[in-house]
Amino acid sequence: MEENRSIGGLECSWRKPDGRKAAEEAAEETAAAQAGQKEKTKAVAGQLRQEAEIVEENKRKEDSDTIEHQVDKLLLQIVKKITKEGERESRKMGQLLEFLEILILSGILLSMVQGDVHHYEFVLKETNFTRLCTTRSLLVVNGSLPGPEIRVHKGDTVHVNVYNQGNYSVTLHWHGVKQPRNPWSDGPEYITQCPIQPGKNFTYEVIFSTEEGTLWWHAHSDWTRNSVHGAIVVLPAPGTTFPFPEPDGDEVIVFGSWYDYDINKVVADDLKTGADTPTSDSYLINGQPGDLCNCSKGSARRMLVDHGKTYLLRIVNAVMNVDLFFAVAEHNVTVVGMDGNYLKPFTTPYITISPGQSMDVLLVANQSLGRYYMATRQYDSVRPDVLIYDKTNATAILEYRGNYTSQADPIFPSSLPTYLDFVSADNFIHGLRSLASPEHPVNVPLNISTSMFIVVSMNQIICPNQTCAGINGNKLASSLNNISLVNPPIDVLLAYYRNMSGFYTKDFPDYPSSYYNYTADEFPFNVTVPLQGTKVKMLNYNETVEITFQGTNVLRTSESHPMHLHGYSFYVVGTGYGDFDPENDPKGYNFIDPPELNTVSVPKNGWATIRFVASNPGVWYWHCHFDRHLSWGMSTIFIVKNGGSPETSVREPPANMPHCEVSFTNRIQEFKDSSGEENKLKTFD
Ligand SMILES: [Cu+2]
Repeated sequence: MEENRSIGGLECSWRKPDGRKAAEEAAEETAAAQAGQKEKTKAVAGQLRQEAEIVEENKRKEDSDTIEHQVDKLLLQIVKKITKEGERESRKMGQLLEFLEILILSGILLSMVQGDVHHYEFVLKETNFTRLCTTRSLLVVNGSLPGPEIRVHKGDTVHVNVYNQGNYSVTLHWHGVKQPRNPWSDGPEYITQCPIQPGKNFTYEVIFSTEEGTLWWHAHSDWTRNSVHGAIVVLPAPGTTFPFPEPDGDEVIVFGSWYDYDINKVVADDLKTGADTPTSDSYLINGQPGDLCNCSKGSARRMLVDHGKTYLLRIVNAVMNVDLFFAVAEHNVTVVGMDGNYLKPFTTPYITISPGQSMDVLLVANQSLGRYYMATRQYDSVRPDVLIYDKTNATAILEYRGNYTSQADPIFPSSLPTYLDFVSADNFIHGLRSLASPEHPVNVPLNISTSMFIVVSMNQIICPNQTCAGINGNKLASSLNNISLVNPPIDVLLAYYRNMSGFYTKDFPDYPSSYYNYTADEFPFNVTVPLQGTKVKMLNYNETVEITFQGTNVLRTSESHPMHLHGYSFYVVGTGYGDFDPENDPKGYNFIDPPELNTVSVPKNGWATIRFVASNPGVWYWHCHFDRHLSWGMSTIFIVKNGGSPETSVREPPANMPHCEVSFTNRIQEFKDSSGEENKLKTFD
């Protein structure tokens, strides 16, 4: 039986999926065998993780003695010397200060051009995991779910050597990392590269610049990101600090989705028939659904804390298709950062987080010694009459160290909003403000050179005789400005860089082809059927861009859409409900302290306006981070042209870009993919 939608509480609330799951009845018989397998998997995963950590630690040690660090050490010594001797010898101090100034200047210059370089080895492999009552093989990195954490300082560079030992072609994306001039390592399949085939490897060069806080990495091929993802921690640059007191510790919290069956296979079938994609069987916190779910008692991850200390929770929403609420029982949290940018601290009993977003929140362990659930559940913005969704209350445990008699079960957070609590979701999102301090200033472009109005909509592709499995016997689709993106057979970046025609057109429209009442229950038929194509938006270097995203209720399928831009972060200057009013809504724009994000949640039946400066040349993907919408075509591509000098132009491609294993004969006769010649050519616009 479906649970009443308004109730959430001390239950996993997972439901039987529609016939896709193996029979539950068999579960009890196999439980013992599964437990054994689980232990084995845990042990192997632990061992692999340990090995990976040792390799990483050694690399870190190797990398730690760069010039920049030596300058830092020297500076520290000099500062100590001044403090000791300064008062005594004022003349000498003058000389020292002069010397110090030169050193600081060279230190700054160095840190501008060079951070540390780190190396990571990512081995992609099928690995068995048991969750709920099912054992499944998942494609994961280095045997773990979620995958390994990448930890750097602001401005560092990371080389990630990816070995694909699985049986699925994939790419990896470094979500929120701007990768200045380096779209070659950004990752989205058929946008900036072709996938890494099984048995092949590719080294990504991940270039950090202005990001500071928590980000993440994930696969960008079909729905493989479900199991191929992990956190990225960007610490302040050496010699700088957090804009809040240094926390006593930090803890990465990654939310994921669990499916009891091969989700990639099921989605591939659904895309063929036009049917809706399935909902997950549970949500996960750091790879586990937690105590409340079937066959999961005792599996919840634990976070041990000392009373009186402050912890930085680094939270990533890596689930496939839904916004989430998260709360810690009896503890408020203070949100201090989002998507790799700092925020004005605000204290709240819960957070709302969309797929693609990451959040930094402080938690003070100031309650009675005990065990408290940290819990997440879906915020569901679809129609209230749609009852099929994942109702899991995924949990982890916040556990105080010390001697105390522990209650039988940890306390569940009463502050966790229920599934349909639109007001709580909205209140949280409106509390987000940039820090806007001298160290972390806001630079919203005020004079706009390119203005776009992009309608974000669900659609249908008409099937003859209505023989498909989606709405009205047609195929489900989605679009931006009524264009449903089709992937080209080679990546757009290569086609652009080599000036090859026939793979995309430069006519993605700035405005929709027709205006209608976007958020009404009635809608013209023609807006339900999108055009299909690979249309890109061309931008000149340094153009100042404003985009208003307008959600629709076409086919009565309105919901929120987390829109994500690669290669950039942007300021969210306004959001609202209903149809955007170009006369009055801009009057309420925030140019003082708007949040700077890489993923903005366009509210259900509402709009959001963002601004950015197109200062990163390259080919950059813009898409909804609900994978079901992305699979149906809710995406477009921005090409930012070169700025006229090598420093403002896309870098040369690395020598070992994966090749597109497709036949080009129908498209471009003269294209010789096997020779690798395309990687040797250089063109600057
Ligand atoms: Cu969407």
